[in-house]
Amino acid sequence: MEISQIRKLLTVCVIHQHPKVLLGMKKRGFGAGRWNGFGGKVMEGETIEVGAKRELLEEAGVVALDLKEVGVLDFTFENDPKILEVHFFKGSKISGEPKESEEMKPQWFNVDSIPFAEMWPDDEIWMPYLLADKKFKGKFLFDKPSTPEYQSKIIEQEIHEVKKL
Ligand code: 6U4
Repeated sequence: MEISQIRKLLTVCVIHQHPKVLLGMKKRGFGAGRWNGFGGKVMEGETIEVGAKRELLEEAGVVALDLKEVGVLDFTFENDPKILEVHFFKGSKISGEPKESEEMKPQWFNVDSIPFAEMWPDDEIWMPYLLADKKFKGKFLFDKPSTPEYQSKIIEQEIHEVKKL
């Protein structure tokens, strides 16, 4: 029997106002206990960009005014047929002040002190592309999902710059 691969569409949004980036501490659910961009599952009937904007508003309380898609990465885990197709967005202009939600606690970081040790291990790899306005595509295979106590290990990785997504 063929093992079907289930693709799930997700988003991650990073606000970059040089030299600062806005990240959020995930308080619950997948990736809890780690800093990340804001995002989540794309809902049926919405575009990926609309989903990214909605999650940023729900999780950080701000409206993105100039969101641009900058990357797409496929994430898989050993012994799990699910593929997480994560679309990365970058914005610089927002309206409103970031505020804590049930899901995320927002905080500005200097680009020189991004807390990579408390993030998903791939973040250190794609963040330089995002900060430099380079578009990227790639895939990562992890051992298992990150939790507050356990940081996933990268088993395989591939990332490259693209002109167009
Ligand atoms: P709900 O249904 O809201 O409880 P939850 O299980 O918390 O969902 P959700 O929707 O917040 O998950 O989505 C997970 C978030 O984590 C998305 O923004 C994508 C992001 N994410 C997943 N793997 C990641 C990875 N390897 N690196 C990264 N972000 C990742 O930077």
